[in-house]
Amino acid sequence: MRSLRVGAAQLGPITRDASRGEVIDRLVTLMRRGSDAGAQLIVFPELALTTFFPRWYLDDVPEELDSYYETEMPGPQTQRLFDEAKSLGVGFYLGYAELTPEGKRYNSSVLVERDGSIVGRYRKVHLPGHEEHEPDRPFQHLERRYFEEGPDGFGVWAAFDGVMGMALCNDRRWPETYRVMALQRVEMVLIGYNTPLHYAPDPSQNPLQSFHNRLVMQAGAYQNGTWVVGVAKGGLEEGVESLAQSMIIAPSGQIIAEAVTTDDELLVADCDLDWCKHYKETLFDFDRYRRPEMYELITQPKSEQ
Ligand code: ING
Repeated sequence: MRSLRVGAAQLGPITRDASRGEVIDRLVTLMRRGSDAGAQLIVFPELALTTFFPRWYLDDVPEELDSYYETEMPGPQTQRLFDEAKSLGVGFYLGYAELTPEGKRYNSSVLVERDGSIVGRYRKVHLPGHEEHEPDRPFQHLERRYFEEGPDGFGVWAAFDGVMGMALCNDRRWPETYRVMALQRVEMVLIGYNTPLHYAPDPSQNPLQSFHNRLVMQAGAYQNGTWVVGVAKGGLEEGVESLAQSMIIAPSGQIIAEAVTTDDELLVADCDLDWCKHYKETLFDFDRYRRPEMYELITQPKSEQ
């Protein structure tokens, strides 16, 4: 049995003025606790190094906006996290804001193996929110202003004795996210998220945030015979209440661990990667049952629909 012990490392709020050092101290604390519990892989949230800065219109403070991005991974401040992981012999997934040497800005994540090597990098495909300042909103959601849409698609990586996939936040709401990785035989999808409870375009969804969070990740897991690890940065962050409810979901769609606080919290679970076969080799045997010739509309360019 290929059992992978996973530590879902949920973060509570990160303040606007928090230093990288303060945040990385929290990440190291969670990583050490996970290691003490025997975890081989620690999963952190989306944009785990800073406050969720897309909640503000920052054109008047360009230097503050720039300060939220990493130009290197690992860089001078994050190297400590990589060193700690290597010394503990644990791997990790980390969400962060990426500024490339070419000046491209992405909402990204990296997957780091237990030897400290970066085995994969992902750039968020589905960017929610809006591009321009909308002052009437109680807070902004300017991911579409501060990041470009990821150009690399959804990959998978052989690591941790399995097939690992990565996604970020809004990606988890789109069934295509999981299916594209499942067509590459993914066995565990790692998803960090920052999800405000208030959804300005349709506040009627506010009371459903918790239900929708479970719904999309449980469905993604079950319909693709994969583990899903969803990890929040939650709680009341700079005046915005965000969903916590980090969870570890089995290929059956069952939630086997769920956070009970909106603070820094560690969930640990043993994930049998061979459990995936129970679904991939029966109900969701893609080779036998899928009908891609019936699904062509799904991949048609928007202009042709
Ligand atoms: N956040 C949110 C998400 O998709 C959102 C955007 C907020 C959608 C509230 C719906 C309701 O979880 C990110 N960062 O994608």
